[in-house]
Amino acid sequence: IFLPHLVASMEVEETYLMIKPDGVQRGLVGEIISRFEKKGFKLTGLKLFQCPKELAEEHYKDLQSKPFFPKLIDYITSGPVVCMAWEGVGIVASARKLIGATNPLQAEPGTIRGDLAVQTGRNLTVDAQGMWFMGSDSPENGKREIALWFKDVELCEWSPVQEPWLRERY
Ligand code: IDP
Ligand code: MG
Repeated sequence: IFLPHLVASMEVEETYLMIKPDGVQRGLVGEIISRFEKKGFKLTGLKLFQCPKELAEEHYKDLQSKPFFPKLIDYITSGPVVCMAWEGVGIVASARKLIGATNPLQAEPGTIRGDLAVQTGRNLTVDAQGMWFMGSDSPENGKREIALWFKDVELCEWSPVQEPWLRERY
């Protein structure tokens, strides 16, 4: 069987990532953005945002039936989040690795959650909803999520000068 989420893609993909309210409150915004920047991914959208309840519910609709759903919505709407759109080769699978396991105590050291958080209900920081599951871990899904959180005019198309130093030309 083909498991797309286990294969590092060579395609340029887009993904939505978000720093949750605890990341903002704990002053970790710079630290977290920095990890994706240093890896070589391209930031195409960024804003501090107080998420309305309806949007949080839409974003997490796959988890609606879970017992922790109401708490999750409270958590996400409890203060500003940082919405980010990122682009890069194989970013969907790579971001998942950089973020680490959902439960921070099981997340490897070196990952954002492994280094900076202790509890699933405060797993700090970055969330890339759906990325781990078959059928919703595709670049198309990344685009759809970006559209949920950003207006078109809030996104920038640009070419970082470092690009030739990140990827060789064939
Ligand atoms: P992910 O964020 O690692 O992709 P998901 O399973 O997609 O994990 O869950 C989305 C978010 O829902 C998690 O990041 C976490 O904030 C919350 N969540 C998931 N499972 C639990 C749980 O068992 N208790 C409390 N919160 C949870
Ligand atoms: Mg998820």
